[in-house]
Amino acid sequence: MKLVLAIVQDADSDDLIDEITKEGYRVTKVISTGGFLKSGNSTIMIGTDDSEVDRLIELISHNCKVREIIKSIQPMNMPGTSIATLPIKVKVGGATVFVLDVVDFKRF
Ligand code: 2BA
Repeated sequence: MKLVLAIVQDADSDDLIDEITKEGYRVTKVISTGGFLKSGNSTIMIGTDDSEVDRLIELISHNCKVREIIKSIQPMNMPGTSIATLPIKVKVGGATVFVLDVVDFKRF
């Protein structure tokens, strides 16, 4: 058994969960925060048979888009200069996916 952890953008999470559950998988969504942008994303957890992992990755890649986000960064403040923020473009997604081996699984 595997645990698929997919970190996706909030904008993609509902459609992705609909697609995944339509195919009979069980899903848990955890609200998460990316360390770089410090903004919200969603971590989708799916426990499934090894043989289903490829199909899940297919569903994730079809439902998660790459987007460009503008992030404001604060350049180093030099004495005698005013502080202004600099906008930078950051490409986010489609998804960051981890596939973990599950040692044991129980549902009561
Ligand atoms: P964030 O950490 O907020 O990163 C958002 C996007 O910023 C990343 O998109 C990447 O394009 C860029 N980025 C991240 N760290 C960077 C850095 N040190 N320098 C320049 N650009 C940087 P994605 O790669 O698509 O990642 C989206 C989210 O997936 C991340 O949000 C984070 O929450 C998660 N993630 C990505 N790689 C991870 C990893 N190795 N372990 C755990 N979480 C990860």
